[in-house]
Amino acid sequence: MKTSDLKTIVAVATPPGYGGLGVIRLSGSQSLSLLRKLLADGHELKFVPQHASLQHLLNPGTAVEIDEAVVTWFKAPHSFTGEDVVEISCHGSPVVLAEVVRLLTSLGAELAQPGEFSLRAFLNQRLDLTQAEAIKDLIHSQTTYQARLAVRQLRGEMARQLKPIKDGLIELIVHFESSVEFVEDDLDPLNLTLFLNRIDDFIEQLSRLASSYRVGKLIRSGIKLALIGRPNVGKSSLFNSLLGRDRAIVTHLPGTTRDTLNESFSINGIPIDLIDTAGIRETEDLIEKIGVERTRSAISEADFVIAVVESNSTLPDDEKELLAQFPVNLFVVNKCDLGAELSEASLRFLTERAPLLRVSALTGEGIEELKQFIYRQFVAESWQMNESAIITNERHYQALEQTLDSLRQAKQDLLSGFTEEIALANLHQALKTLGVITGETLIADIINQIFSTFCIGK
Ligand SMILES: Nc1nc2c(ncn2[C@@H]2O[C@H](COP(=O)(O)OP(=O)(O)OP(=O)(O)O)[C@@H](O)[C@H]2O)c(=O)[nH]1
Ligand SMILES: [Mg+2]
Repeated sequence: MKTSDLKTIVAVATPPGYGGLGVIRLSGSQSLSLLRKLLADGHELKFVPQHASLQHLLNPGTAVEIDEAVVTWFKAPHSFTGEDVVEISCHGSPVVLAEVVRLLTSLGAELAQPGEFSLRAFLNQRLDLTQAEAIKDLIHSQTTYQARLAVRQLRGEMARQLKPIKDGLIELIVHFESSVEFVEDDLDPLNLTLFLNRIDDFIEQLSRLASSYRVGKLIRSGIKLALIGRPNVGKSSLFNSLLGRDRAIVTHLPGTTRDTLNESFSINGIPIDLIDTAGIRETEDLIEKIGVERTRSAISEADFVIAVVESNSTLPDDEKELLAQFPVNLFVVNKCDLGAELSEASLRFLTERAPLLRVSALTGEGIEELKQFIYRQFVAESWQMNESAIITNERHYQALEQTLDSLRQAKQDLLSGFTEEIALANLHQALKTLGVITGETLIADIINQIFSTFCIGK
């Protein structure tokens, strides 16, 4: 579907609020003529595509000047949407922007729906669906690593990865269809082996891509990491040290932290939601009791639990009892600057349960090693290098899994001697679900639903 019959749309493309600049975007065949109506003698002005010019925007009814703006005309199809696009860079005043949009709509433009500019770009084949999604991801990225992956996807990385598989699948289907057509009996064994090998090949490649979602999901949504332990062991100090700033209150008094405290930081681009908790102990203090309850619920929600202990000579029994209650992923022995070492028995108790690292939240010793340890727990060595093949989008992952299901089914059909038509139907299904990722084989309703999650003006 082309969009040339659609109405010209308008929206403010910059965030709400005051700013140096505020950009209004028009897209559609009327874009330039609408702009002309806001300029004195606008119909006579010459506009050169892709060239910015300084203009005075006027209210056409009253001839009162609204703003001085830089306008750029992008002539179809050489624009973001593939339609005629006009960008008006006003001063970043919400009043001015609202007035310009109001005038443009009164002259016939339609207010854009969320994501409508990107939708038009998709419909005009300026972008595939993964690229449109990448724009949203790029805008919403919270770490530079997320942004880097989004930019790769924006450049069409996903379609590039899938293309050889898709082409291979089409080739296989064509080959298969001709074999089925000309052979009355079953497939000859030679062809059967060839088909099975090809299907295995696709399964292998797509599985590798799908399995990267484990990492991709982390890159997208991050890791929830809780610091727990007895009062005064240095949880808040470690919290501050990991964040690189003094966020939590630290004192020599046990029971300083009363409530859980969340802050974000990142390790090698993976977002971490770090939770400092109230030290766990039996207490009659009401506030502290509630704090300890919150610690327990933070533990149950965390992806990774770090139990902090002090490098005293022995762990007290009640502390051991307490630590044994929780699903600890890593023990961190803090205050190693003090020189004391845990006793053999205490160390054994800990290392039997989880790995152990030594740090000093005070001097920073061991903190970098701690970060890299956490990173390695979630990001396998094999993924650390090959960032071009990381799936970060749940929709892509689901489509890959469905494609894999159909391929496995097709293989099963062939092995169990079902009629070739059934296997062929599954191969067709695999091709279709693969096309869902880039949007080639998606129905309009779902496409609209995806774009409606974008923001207005994008
Ligand atoms: N020498 C030394 N002292 C530390 C270190 N980490 C923390 N401390 C001290 O230990 C005391 C307790 O630190 P906090 O970070 O408040 O301990 P906490 O575990 O958060 O304590 P609660 O909030 O009471 O549960 C403070 O006096 C810190 O300065 C360390 O690595 N070395
Ligand atoms: Mg604390």
